[in-house]
Amino acid sequence: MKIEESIVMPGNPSCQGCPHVLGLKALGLALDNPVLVIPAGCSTIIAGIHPKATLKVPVLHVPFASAPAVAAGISAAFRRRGIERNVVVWMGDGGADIGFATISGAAVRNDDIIVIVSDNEAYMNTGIQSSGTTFWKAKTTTSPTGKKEERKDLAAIMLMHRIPYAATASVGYLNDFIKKLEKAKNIKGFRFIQLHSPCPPGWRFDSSKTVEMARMAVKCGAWILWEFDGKFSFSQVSKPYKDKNKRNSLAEYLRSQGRFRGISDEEIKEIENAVEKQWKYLEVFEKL
Ligand SMILES: Cc1ncc(C[n+]2csc(CCOP(=O)(O)OP(=O)(O)O)c2C)c(N)n1
Ligand code: SF4
Ligand SMILES: [Mg+2]
Repeated sequence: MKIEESIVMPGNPSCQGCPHVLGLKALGLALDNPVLVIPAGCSTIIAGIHPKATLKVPVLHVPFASAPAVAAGISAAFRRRGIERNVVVWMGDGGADIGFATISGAAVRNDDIIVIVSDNEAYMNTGIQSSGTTFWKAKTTTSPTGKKEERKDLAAIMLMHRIPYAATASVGYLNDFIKKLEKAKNIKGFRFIQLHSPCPPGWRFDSSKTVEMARMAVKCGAWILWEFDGKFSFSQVSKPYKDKNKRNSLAEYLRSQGRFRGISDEEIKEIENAVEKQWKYLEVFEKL
């Protein structure tokens, strides 16, 4: 991609290898002139404020709990004026925890917006606190001995709102993400994508390996790519890994990240079982 084609300007304050920047660049390729609504998080800092804003599209910075409600209002105002424009909430997984009430409300009302959760599996901007989507047993500043709680499946929860479009995506497979956005933009109503976004400082891996880490997650079955557009299907890249014998080593994925330092073989086995269960219940959606 040429620099002038990207909605993200160079010189922005993200860390090296930041997954949000990859996701935002892909979003800019898929959607024409979107309006972004961004609640607090690393993306707020990356987007910046005038006169040092770094995104070449209009951005509204809003409090956590309001993002989908604000976006729905903007979308309604555009509709009233006959303007065709994608209104997109771009939020983190922490924002999706704290602001869940308005995400759920907008989904129930089928508000005409796209919500993208760029999920780096923790509240990174405030110092790596554990979120609902933090991976099982990951060490964060609020789970220093490894996360003990369950991991919530946000995209499946959104799917169960019976919205017209829901999907998962990964910064390791940006073509797949772009295709999903291109499909989503032509659907009316509430559309949801959870984008898996490995974060080098938060997960403790080298900043040159963001894409590699995202692909490892998919290839070991830990992150499952799927889409619902009226019918549930596993995405092409993830399909082979339905068969657990075809999956790459989960241990290798975990052990290449500092947040799983010291993890035992038994703990890896437990995670393997949790991952397998995740596949099994998604297969139920596939059969519906
Ligand atoms: C209501 C409210 N609570 C807490 C905060 C502090 N805060 C700012 S960013 C952030 C974490 C955001 O995490 P996430 O949404 O996952 O985005 P990331 O930084 O990981 O990209 C928190 C808790 C806030 N701004 N507003
Ligand atoms: S902490 Fe992670 S998500 Fe936040 S700016 Fe750095 S790389 Fe990006
Ligand atoms: Mg986060």
